[in-house]
Amino acid sequence: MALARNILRTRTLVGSFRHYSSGTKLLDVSVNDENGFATVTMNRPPVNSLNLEFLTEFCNVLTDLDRNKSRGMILTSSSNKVFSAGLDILEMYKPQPERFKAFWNSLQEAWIKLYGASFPTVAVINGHSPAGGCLLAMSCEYRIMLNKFTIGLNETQLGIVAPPWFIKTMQNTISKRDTELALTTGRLFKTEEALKVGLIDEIASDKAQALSQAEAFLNRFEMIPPIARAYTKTYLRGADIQELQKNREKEVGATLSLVAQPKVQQGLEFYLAMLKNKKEAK
Ligand code: CO8
Repeated sequence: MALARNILRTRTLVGSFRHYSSGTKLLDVSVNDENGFATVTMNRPPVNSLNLEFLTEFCNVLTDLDRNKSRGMILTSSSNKVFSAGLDILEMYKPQPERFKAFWNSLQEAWIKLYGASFPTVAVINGHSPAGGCLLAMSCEYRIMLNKFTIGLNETQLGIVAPPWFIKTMQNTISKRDTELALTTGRLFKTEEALKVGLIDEIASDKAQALSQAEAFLNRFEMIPPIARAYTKTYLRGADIQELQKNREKEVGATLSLVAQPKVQQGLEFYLAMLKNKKEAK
């Protein structure tokens, strides 16, 4: 609610775009007045990792777009290297139970709102998109990716397990067989490989081209009654959303227990150190 108010308060007119910025600027929202499409740009440097504050704000943006009967949303990143590095590993490393519960709850909420959004959604993947980043992209209805990046659910590489609804989302995007092969090995697909397996729908040479391809996708719905579109999407995705809805609290507790296990903590510590070493070696 607070964010929705902030968004409305800070909106300014720039050309034919209305730019919104939320209080903390973790996400930028601009609406094209000519076609009504909203571009939501993730802006949490350096890698758009998903922490409690980011996810809470993301949920508020999605609620606001829904209330305003958005004609379509393009999700992208302000970085030219990373779409999203997935969940903020620091939310899982040495977790404080109350904060972790709020964090996981906000992740569930963000997925429910994005996966079930009544308006059409498209991801412009202009950088690497591992794990939770891949989940965000897959939760959109269409994906356009730039060359030379990677995307996939690599959780097993970290010694953690992608939750069933992450898996379902991938299974609803590519085949069950390809999902199994990708998940058990924690595979990150290069852009061309992702296209081949159907994990993305189109490749673009740069962000401007990707944004224009995204608008072309959203324009496909120009003559489709929104209510018919929304119901059809619910019939396709609703059962998986309900499955999570009925188990939300239980899943929060089970995930905390899993994450808190010493072996998992050791794995995360090792992975964080590896990221640091990689940086120092650059
Ligand atoms: N969380 C927190 N910090 C991160 C993350 C992350 N996911 N990714 C990168 N960082 C940090 C790095 O440690 C580094 O920090 P610092 O500046 O303090 O040294 C900074 O961000 C920049 O990182 P890089 O130097 O690595 O940046 P690059 O541009 O070279 O590379 C990449 C970008 C490719 C995104 C790279 O950072 C990377 O591979 N990151 C890890 C991605 C990853 O494996 N994410 C998985 C997260 S887990 C998840 O999303 C699903 C969990 C499922 C549920 C589990 C329940 C049990």
